[in-house]
Amino acid sequence: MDERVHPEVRRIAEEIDTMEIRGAATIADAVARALRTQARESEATDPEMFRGELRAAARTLYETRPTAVSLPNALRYVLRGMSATTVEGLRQNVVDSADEFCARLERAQADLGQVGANRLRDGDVIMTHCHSTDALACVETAVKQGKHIEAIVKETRPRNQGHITARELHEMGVPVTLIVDSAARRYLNDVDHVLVGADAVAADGSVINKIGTSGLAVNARDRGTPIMVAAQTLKLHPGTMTGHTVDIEMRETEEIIDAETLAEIGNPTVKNPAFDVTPPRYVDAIVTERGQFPPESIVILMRELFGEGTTEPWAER
Ligand code: RUB
Repeated sequence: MDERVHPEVRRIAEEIDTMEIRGAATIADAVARALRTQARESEATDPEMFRGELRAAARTLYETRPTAVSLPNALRYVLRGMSATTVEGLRQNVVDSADEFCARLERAQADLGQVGANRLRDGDVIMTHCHSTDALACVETAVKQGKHIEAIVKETRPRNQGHITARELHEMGVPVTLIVDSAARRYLNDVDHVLVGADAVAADGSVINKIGTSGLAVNARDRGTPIMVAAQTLKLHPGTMTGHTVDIEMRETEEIIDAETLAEIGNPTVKNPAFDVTPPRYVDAIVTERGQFPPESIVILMRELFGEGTTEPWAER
């Protein structure tokens, strides 16, 4: 562990790693705040030392989870404005950028919620997978508009993020039916929209989200149920414009099965991918704070946002 990294930043990195802090937007918010702490608490005596500390903090945060592109996008946003020539000036640069980033994130989610809510009609039933704050922003706005919305919530094995979704929908006054993941197809006939979030959206319009999203989308397409992806532009993956693929996180066996039970059944190989890729042909609309897009045209927005290329502020120099 790099000694230059502030203990609070290490704690946040640990919490992202263990998923106490989880979900793409929440992770982005947490890393921006972590960089702000690193900057505020820095005892660097010269600008190069300060920059080195911030790079080390960014690297520690970057290495936690590989799939949610909101994480590197947040690091880039906060560190791109380090233009001052003194330590005090640089500190202010980082604090200002982090504050601006967190405010923009909140605003983007509210704006996206308006767009998504317009797609929902009074009396609609949605089906959710995992827990997405962007997706729930659409429901919350629809409810505030006076629409009656009901939800069928997939529990989302292995970590049951569906329980968080169920609780938050209940708090909004949305009647919830909880189902196991494998019951999804059985209930798709009763559903008007599948509504999910995204950890990353690729330049070809593919959506990377919690494992099980692609199977749900294929089933929904088969049933003729529209699939809406709520993803603020922070989820757009700039690297995919130049041919990079999105790294899918593989997590520990213990999340699925304990060692004793595993031994009892003959120690089979266990695979635990955290995310999957839904091809664009299974997605009806990607809802962002800049409006809704058919997946195939999301690249136009990406060119506008990342046209000048991106940096890697966590890279060693
Ligand atoms: C969370 C997940 C969520 C997206 C979007 O996975 O797949 O659908 O991150 O969430 P995990 P949000 O639980 O493994 O982090 O809309 O809140 O950014």
